[in-house]
Amino acid sequence: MPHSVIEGHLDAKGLRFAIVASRFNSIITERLLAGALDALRRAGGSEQDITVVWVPGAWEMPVIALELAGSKRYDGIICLGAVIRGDTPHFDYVAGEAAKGLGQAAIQTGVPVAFAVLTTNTLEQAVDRAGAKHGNKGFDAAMTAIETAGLMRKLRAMK
Ligand code: INI
Repeated sequence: MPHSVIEGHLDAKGLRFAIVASRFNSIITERLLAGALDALRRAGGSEQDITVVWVPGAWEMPVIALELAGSKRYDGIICLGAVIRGDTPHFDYVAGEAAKGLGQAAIQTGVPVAFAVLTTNTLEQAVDRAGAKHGNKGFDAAMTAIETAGLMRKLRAMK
């Protein structure tokens, strides 16, 4: 007998997503949002299944993502932010808490949370990842959210 394979597909039809985007460094996050919406639409997602939630900064993301994930209204949460290193250790606290908190939101609720909070040393590095040299990490995060949310549905349907 062949081994069994379980995997998600890049099909967003019927899946509901919340996108959490930060206003801080909006010159970057608006590009990440455009990429994420492009991915969801191209994968067959419909407008009524997409909700965009704006937060002030990456620091505020975990508590909002946790609330959305716990609401049972979404199959996946896509988080878009940009933390750019300055001259003080502030960067490390904001980036570290965002990463840790978003991971916890996923684990505590069982709802996939895609992480596209850029952490870069310079604005140029962020631009490169928001639709320039290194692609668009918002697009990539939405694709992973679609795959993981679909996989989760499949696993739950097997119970
Ligand atoms: N928030 C970001 O999303 N990116 C940053 O680069 C950043 N820096 O550098 O300070 C940032 N700070 C704001 C933070 O997320 C909170 O909104 C603020 O501390 C108020 O709670």
